[in-house]
Amino acid sequence: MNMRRLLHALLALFGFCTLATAAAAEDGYDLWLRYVPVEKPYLVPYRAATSELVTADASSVAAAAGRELAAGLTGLTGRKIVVSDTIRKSGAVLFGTPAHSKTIAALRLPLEGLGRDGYVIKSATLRGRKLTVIAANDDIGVLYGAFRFLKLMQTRQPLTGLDIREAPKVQYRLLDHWDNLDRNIERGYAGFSIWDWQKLPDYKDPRYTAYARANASLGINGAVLNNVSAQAAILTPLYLRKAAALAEAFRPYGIKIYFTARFSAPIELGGLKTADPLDPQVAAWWKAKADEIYRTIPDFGGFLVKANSEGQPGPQDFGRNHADGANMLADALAPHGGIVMWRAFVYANDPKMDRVKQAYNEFVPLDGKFRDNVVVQVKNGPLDFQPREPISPLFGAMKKTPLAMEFQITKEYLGFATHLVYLGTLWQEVLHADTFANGPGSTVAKAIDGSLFGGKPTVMAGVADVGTDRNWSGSIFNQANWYAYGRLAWNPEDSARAIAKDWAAMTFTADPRFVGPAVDIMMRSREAAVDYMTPLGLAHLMGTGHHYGPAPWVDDAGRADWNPVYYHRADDAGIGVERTQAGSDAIAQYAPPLAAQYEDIARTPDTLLLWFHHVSWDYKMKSGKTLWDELVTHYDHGVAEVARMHAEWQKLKPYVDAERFEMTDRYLAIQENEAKWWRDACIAYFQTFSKRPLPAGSPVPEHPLSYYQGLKFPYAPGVAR
Ligand code: GCW
Repeated sequence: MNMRRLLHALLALFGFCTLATAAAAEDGYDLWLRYVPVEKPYLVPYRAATSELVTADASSVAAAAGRELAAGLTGLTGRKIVVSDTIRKSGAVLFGTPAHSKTIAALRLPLEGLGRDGYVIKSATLRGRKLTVIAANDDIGVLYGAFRFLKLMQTRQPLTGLDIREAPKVQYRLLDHWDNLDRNIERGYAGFSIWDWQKLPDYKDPRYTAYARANASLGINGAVLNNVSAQAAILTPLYLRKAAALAEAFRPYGIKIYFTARFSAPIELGGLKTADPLDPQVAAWWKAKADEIYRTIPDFGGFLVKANSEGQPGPQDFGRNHADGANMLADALAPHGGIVMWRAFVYANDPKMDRVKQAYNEFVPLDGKFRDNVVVQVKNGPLDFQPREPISPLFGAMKKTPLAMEFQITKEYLGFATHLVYLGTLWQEVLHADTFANGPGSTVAKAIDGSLFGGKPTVMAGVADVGTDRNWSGSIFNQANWYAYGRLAWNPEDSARAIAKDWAAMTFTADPRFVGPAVDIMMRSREAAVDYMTPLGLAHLMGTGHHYGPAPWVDDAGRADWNPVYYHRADDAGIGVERTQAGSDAIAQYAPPLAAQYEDIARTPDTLLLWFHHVSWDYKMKSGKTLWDELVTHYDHGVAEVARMHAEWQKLKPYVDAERFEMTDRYLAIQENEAKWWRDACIAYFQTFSKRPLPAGSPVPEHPLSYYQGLKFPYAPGVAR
């Protein structure tokens, strides 16, 4: 440890030991952007380093950066900050672009190659005065730099000797809102849509700005406003005017808006007889529609499309393929610089065809057939945002088509609003996974950021967990998933632990006595959920329709591939889906080294065992236990982990304000009950096949199986109505 870091560590200890812990009540509205006064020992150096704000730039984005820095520095140092256009004293924070500031230009900072979004933060000395410079090629980079600078203070980093140079690895960093125009959110667990369509465009809720600001603090630069299961009305003049008002609120924060495009809109809105993408009239309709959109919203981002999936219309309805459909829309947007994100989440009700193979089968033959402004948007796993899945084989297979990553921030399959499940670790697992497409080291992150196959545009999409709840995300810890998603969209190689640390410090307190245990809870939480819901590679065991709670017994859903029994295949012999050559051969869709590993049951990791193999109840696991005993042990462990997380949280009471402490505490109690419910219901059910006793010490389920089977949840949230 060098002297500076040692000094800093000592400062940290001293600072937090003298910290008064009586925190004021907070409701979570401020997210991670809490600019509360820092502790004394930091205050002196922070004040010395930040006495005034200097800028020469007057654009709306630069103004947002100025407002943020002023609010941040005032809040953090407790002092009114002077804003000026010339440097008057040491400690000035100079921010802007070389184009607007001669002083910044003269500093000749290493801005080349940073694009519009990157920034430099540097400690400098000018005419004997010490200052901090936040500079970028474009105002938006300055804004991102401003947030980064404030984060340094929020996480109690030193402000001397700064030499930061950063740029995002992904161009388009988007939130996808599954918001319907009636404000019901499909798979939303944080209230209703924050887009108050009825009052737009005349009334702009201040929340729109707060939303844009929170996103900009993470580098998120786009929002798809409406549900992928789309309503055509968003494309009508009425809604275009409303959406334009949202775009205006977002613009100072560098956020563009996007729509989902309902493929049949030319029929529904245009009165055409067809939506065939190769019909010139249809193409002309979309072209005119794109022109109209850009007249209303000049910086509109583009379209996201769910086609021929779960009942949505698409090019296949007219005998065409996905490329035909995507390219037709791409041509309409291209003159304006817009992009098309065409989803690969497609599957037909074909009981003979393994559902997890279908996206690959439909899209790989189209590789290289898409226009330059099209990306194919792929969910992280081949099924559907389950607590754990292997990576989608498409990431290693589409070498001539840029692929967008789609993550789900809202916890449709991970406990809705109440369960504390930090998804940073899930996403890190996916991004670090090796596709072996170009030999070892061909990670998913590299496939997404374009460094593996060189494709552009590069896109990350996260299905938002934002709603009208005062705390935005349904729970305080769900905010961490919004935060982590944004950080990983900026840099897919970022570390889930580092992100959790920053989030915990910014959201609650930077006191290491809080941050350490809180991060520990977060880092363990996703594996706990996997264990109490779907251990050892199981998937899709949840209740039908609403997806709340366990229902592995369901075998009568509308389609074969909506039934949990289709996904676990439990029988007297064993459990799991045979996806080897002896089964559906889904494994063959992976690159040879990965396929060889998964084909071999002994080399398949326990975490994915039942995803790839139908395994006998007595199969001897790596631990020496039988599969049945191991399965039960995992369920037990999941439940025990949640109890531990809860107990750990209770010890953190002295560091947390009452309101956020209580809410989290009560939610953890719900999670404890529901973890037990998952465990008991699944074990009671699977035991009817295994017919084996529970391992010694493992408690019998609280109720008979019939009790769990009889539970009904008619108004569970998140279901499109
Ligand atoms: O996970 C499933 C959800 C649907 C969703 C679909 C999709 C918007 O249960 O609610 O539809 O995925 O991603 O299109």
